[in-house]
Amino acid sequence: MGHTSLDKIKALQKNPANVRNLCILAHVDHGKTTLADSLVASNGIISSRLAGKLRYLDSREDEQIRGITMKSSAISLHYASGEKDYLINLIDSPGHVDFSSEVSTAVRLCDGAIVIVDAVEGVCPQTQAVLRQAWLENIRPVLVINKIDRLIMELKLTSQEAYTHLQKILEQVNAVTGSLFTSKVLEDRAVKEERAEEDKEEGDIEPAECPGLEQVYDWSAGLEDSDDSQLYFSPDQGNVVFASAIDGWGFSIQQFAQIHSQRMGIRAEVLLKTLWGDFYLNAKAKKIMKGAHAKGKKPLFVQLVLDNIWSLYDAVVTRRDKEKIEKMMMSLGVKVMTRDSRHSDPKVLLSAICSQWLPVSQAVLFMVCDKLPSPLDMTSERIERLMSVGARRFHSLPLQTQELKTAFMQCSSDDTAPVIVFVSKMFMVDAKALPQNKQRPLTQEEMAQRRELARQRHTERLAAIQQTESGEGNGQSGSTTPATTPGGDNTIGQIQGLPLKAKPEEEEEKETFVAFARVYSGVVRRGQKVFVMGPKYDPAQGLRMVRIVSACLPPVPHLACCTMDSLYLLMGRELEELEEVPSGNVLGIGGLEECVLKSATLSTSPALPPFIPLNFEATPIVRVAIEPKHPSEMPKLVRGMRLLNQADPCAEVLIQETGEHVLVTAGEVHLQRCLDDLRERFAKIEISASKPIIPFRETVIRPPKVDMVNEDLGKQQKVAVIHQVKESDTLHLDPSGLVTLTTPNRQATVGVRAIPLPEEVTLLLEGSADLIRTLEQAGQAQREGRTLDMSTWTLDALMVLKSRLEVLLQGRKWRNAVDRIWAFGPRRYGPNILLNSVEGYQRPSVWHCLEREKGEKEGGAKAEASAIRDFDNSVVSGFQLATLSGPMCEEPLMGVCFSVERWDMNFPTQRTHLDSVTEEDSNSLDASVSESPGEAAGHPEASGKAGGAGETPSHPEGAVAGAIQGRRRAEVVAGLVDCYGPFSGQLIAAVKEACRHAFQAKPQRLMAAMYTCEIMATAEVLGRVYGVLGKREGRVLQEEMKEGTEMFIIKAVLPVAESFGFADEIRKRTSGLASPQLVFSHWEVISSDPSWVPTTEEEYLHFGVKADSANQALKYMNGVRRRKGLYVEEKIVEHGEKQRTLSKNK
Ligand SMILES: Nc1nc2c(ncn2[C@@H]2O[C@H](COP(=O)(O)OP(=O)(O)OP(=O)(O)O)[C@@H](O)[C@H]2O)c(=O)[nH]1
Ligand SMILES: [Mg+2]
Repeated sequence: MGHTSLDKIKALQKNPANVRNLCILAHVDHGKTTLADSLVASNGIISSRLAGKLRYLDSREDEQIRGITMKSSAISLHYASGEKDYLINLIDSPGHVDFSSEVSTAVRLCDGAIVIVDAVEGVCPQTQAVLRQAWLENIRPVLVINKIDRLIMELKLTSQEAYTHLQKILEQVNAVTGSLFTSKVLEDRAVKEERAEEDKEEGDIEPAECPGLEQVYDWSAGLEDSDDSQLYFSPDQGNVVFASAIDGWGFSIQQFAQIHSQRMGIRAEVLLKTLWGDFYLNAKAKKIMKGAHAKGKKPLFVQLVLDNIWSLYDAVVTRRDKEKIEKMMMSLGVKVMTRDSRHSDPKVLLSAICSQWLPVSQAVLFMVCDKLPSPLDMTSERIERLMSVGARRFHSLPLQTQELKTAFMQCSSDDTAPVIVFVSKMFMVDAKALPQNKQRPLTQEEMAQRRELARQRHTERLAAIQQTESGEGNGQSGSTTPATTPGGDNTIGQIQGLPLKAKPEEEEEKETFVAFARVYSGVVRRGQKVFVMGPKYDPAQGLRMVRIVSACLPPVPHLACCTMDSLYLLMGRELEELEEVPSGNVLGIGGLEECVLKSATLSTSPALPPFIPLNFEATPIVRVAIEPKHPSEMPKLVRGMRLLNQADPCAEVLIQETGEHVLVTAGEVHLQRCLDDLRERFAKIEISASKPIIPFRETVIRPPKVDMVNEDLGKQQKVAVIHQVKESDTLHLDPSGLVTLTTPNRQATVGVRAIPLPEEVTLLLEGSADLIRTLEQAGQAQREGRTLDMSTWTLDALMVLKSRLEVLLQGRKWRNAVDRIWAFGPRRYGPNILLNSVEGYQRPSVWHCLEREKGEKEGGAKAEASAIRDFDNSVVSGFQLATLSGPMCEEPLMGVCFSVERWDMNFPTQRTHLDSVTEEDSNSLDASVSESPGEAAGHPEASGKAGGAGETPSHPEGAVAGAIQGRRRAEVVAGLVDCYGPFSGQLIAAVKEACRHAFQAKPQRLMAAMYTCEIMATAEVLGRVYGVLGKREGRVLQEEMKEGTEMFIIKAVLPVAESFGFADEIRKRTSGLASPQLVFSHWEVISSDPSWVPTTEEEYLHFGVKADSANQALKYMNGVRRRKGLYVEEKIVEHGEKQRTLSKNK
C-alpha cells in the first residue's frame, strides 16, 4: 500500500474536485510503464531505485518477458500539492496495435490522458491513433516528451539542435490535434445546419425571412470563431513536460521559471512567457529580447534549461568528472548516498541526482492536477455523446433520461443521486489474490479484540467443564460439545465479522472476474442491487415497465438486475476491499460475471440508456482453430474459451459451421497472449492451435486484356473461361455470360449474370456496412408492419450513400441500377449486390423506407402483387447463400453484382404455361409431374402422361380442375411440395447455383487481406528490411527520412497471408533496430488467375509447362481448399525424371 493508508485514500475519494482519472497513452515502447513506475514510486509503493526497472504495472509474466504491456491496469495514487491533497486514479495502457482495444477500455473511464511521445521517434502511427481516441471520447490530453536522454547519449545532439528537434515534435503533435479539431468544427457545423433545417421544417423560421440561406455556403464558417488555443500543446501553457523517465527526471518550464526568477531577479510570469520561444537574454541590458533565431543568439530555453541538463550528463556520464559533479551537486542543493556516487554505472549516480533535482513524478503529477479536469468538470457535450446510443439523438430521448444529465454534471455522492456506473472490461483475478481471501497482518485493535475473544472462550469452556463436573449424568456428550453452546455460536459469528474470515476450500480454487469500472454518479455500496442495461435497451420502454430495483427480474427486454457483491480499490497488482465508492472514482466490482459479458452500463434508474459502445480501432482478423490435445477435455476447452471471450475486450470466440472452435484475434502477439491465457488460466489444459486461418474473398473481374507475359490477348481467353461451366439440360449459358437455370420440377427458370462492381463501389459498400444493416432492419420492420425510428442523421447518411452510389454507377450497363437494387449480401449487408433486371417485375426498392410518404402508396400496390412476389424472399436467400461462399474455395464474395435478368414461373394451375413446358421437354419432366398431386389434379393431361410412364397418379379424377379463384394461390403454394421438396427451397437452390455458375462464367480472382505497416529503420538496415518485404510479397508505398534523425520511415502493404513471423523476422534481420506495427487496411485483388495454365508459346517459355511456381493465387486457393476438406486438383509427382533437371534449371 506504500505510505498512503487505505483510510486516507477512502477520504480522498469523497472529494471529486480533487480526483483525477487519467490514463497514459502512447505508441508502443515510448515509455508509459516506465513513467508509471516513477509515479508509483512517489507513493512509496515501490522503491525509487527500482522505478523504471521494475515496470510494476506490467504484472503478467509474458509482459515482463516481452517487455510490452498487454492489458490496461489501474492504480490509485496520492499527491499533495501545497495545501491540497489529490487522488490520482492512473491507468496504464498498452501501445502495441494488437491491444488497442485495451486502450479503448481505459480511455472511456478517464477524464484526461497523459500522451507520451518518444523524443527520438516523434509522432508514430499509434500516437495518432491514441490522440484520436482521446478526442473521440472527449477527454483532455497533456503531453510528456520522453526519452530526452536519447537525444544526448544516442543522437549526440547539441542543446541547440535538441531544441529545434523538440520544436518539430511539438509541431507534429499539434498538427494531429489541429486536424482533429478542424474535422470536429466542420462536423459541428453540419449538425447545427441540420438542426436549423429541422426547425425550419417545424415552421420556427420562415424560409422567406432568410432568403439566399442555401446559396451562401461559407466553407470556413465556424473555424475562425471557435477558440482552439486551449487545445494545443505548448510549454508556456503548462501542458507539456520534458522528461527522461528512465533517468527519473522531468520538468515543465514553470519549474525553471521559478528557479531562474529568484536567481536572476526577473519576474516569473515574464520568464514563463519567454522561456519557450524565440527569445534570448541580453546580459548587458538585463533584458529578454525577441528574435534569437535571426540574431544567431541562444534561445532562453537552451541557455537556461537544456544547457544545465547537457552539462550534467556530460560531467556524470561522459567525462565522469568527480570535482565538477561535486560542484554541481552543491549548487543544486542535492545530496546523494555514497553507494550511489561510488557505483560503477554512472547512470545510477545520474538518476540519484536527477530524481532529487527534477523529480519526474512531481512535474507530471503537478501538471495533471493543474491541467486535467476533475470528474466535476464533465462537459455536457461528452455526456450527451455517451448517452446517444445508436442512431438515436440525445434530444429524442425521454425527458426523464435527459434529466439524468444533471446527475452526471453534479457527480453527486448524495444518497438520493442515481447510481450510474460503466464497466469497460472484465478481468480475471485468482481468487487467492482477492483481499477477502488473503492473510493480512492484524492491526493493534484486531489483536486486542482477538485476545479478548480467546479469553472469553477460555472462561466459557472452564465454566462448561465445571458445569459437567457438577452435573448429574449427561457428562459425556456435554463435555464434547462446548462449541454448540449459545456463547460458542456467538463467537463464530463475531469472528466472521472480522475481515479475516475463512472461505471454504473449494471457493479458493476458483478464479473470479472483476469488473473494471467507474462511478459517474451516486455512491456504490457493497451488496447493492442495480440494473444492467444491455446494448439494445430502450429507456422509453423500460420506464413504462419498471419503477424500482426489485429482487425479481423485471420482464423488460435487455434489462437485467444484479448485485455488486464486492468493491475493490485497484492498486496495480493488488486489490483492496472497499465498502462503498463515491461518485467520480475508478473501481473494481466483483460478482458481475453472470450478467456482464465484456462491458455494461449499470444504474439504479431505468431511465438511463446504455452508453455508446467502446470505439475499437483494431479489426480482429487473425483466426485459428483450437482443439484440446486430449479429445476428452473438450468441455474444459469450451469453458475456457467462454472465459477468454469475457476477459478480452476484442478477442472473439465462435464455433464455425464446420464445428471447429475458432478464436479470432487482432494480430499475432494478441493471438499468442490469448493462447497462453487459455493454456494457463482459463482452460488449464494442453491445447493445439491450427495455423492461422487466413481470410480471402472471391471476386470476378473484367476480362483481362493481356496475358501473364503482358502479351495482348485475343478472344481465345474468353472462350476458355466460358467452357468452365458445364451445360446440362437445366442449365444454359450464353456466350455473353448469362446463365439460365431451371428448378428440378421445371416450375421456375432464372437467368443471372455476374458483373464486377467498380472498385470504388465495393469500397463504399464495405465502409457503409453498418448503415446498410440499419437500412435492412428498417426494410424488415416495414415488411412486418412496424416502423423503425431513424434519426435524421441516419436518414441523411443513407441518402448520401444512395446518391454516391448513383454517381459511381454510371454508364449504360448501370442505368437506374441503384433503384433496382434488390438486396445486399452476404448477411444482407455485405459488399455484393443483387440487381433486379427482370423485365416487368416491380418490387419496392431497398431504399423504400427512405420515402415515408411514398411508402403508403406502394403498400397499396403490394396487395395486388402477383404470386411471384411470394417467392421474392427465396431469390434473396439464394443470393445470400451464393455470396456467403464462392465456388473457388468457399470464401465469401466481394464486389460482385448479380443481375437477375429472367425469372419465369410456370405454375401448374396456369394451364397454358405448363402446356408449353411439357411440350418443350416432356421426357425429363415425367417423373416430376407424376409425383406432384397439385399438378396432377390441376392438369389431367399431365397425369395421363404420368400413368403411361408406369406410375399411379394420385388424383386421377381431376376433380379440382375448376377450383375457385380465391383459393388458387393457396393451392399453388400447397401444391408446390413435390418430390424435390418445397418449391421455395428449390428456388433458393436454383438461384444459388445460377449465381455460382454466373460467377464462374467470368474471370475469377482471389482477394487477399492486406496489412499496412510502418517501419522505422536506420540506413544500414534499410536493405534488409526491403529484402524481407520483397520475400513476403510486400509492396513499399513510401519511403522518407525522418527530419532531424538518421531514421527512414517506410510505409508498405503486406498480405496478411504472408505476415506471420514478419515482425520477428524484421527484428532479427535488423538486430532489433526496426519493429513494424501491422494494421489491417483493405482487401486487394490478387492479379494472377488461379485457374490459369500456360497457353501461348511465350507463357510456356516463361513459366514452363507446369507453371505452378508462379501462381500465388492457386497456392492460396489450394491451401484454403485443403483446410476445408474440399477437392484439390493437384499432382504430387508429375514426371519422375524432371526432378533431376530441376536443380539445374534453378
Ligand atoms: N533511453 C530511455 N529509454 C527509456 C526511457 N523510458 C523508457 N525507456 C525504455 O523504453 C523501453 C520501453 O519502455 P516501456 O515503459 O515498457 O514502454 P511502454 O510505452 O510501456 O511500452 P508498451 O506498454 O509496450 O506500449 C524500455 O526498455 C525502457 O527502458 C527514457 O526516458 N529513456
Ligand atoms: Mg507499457
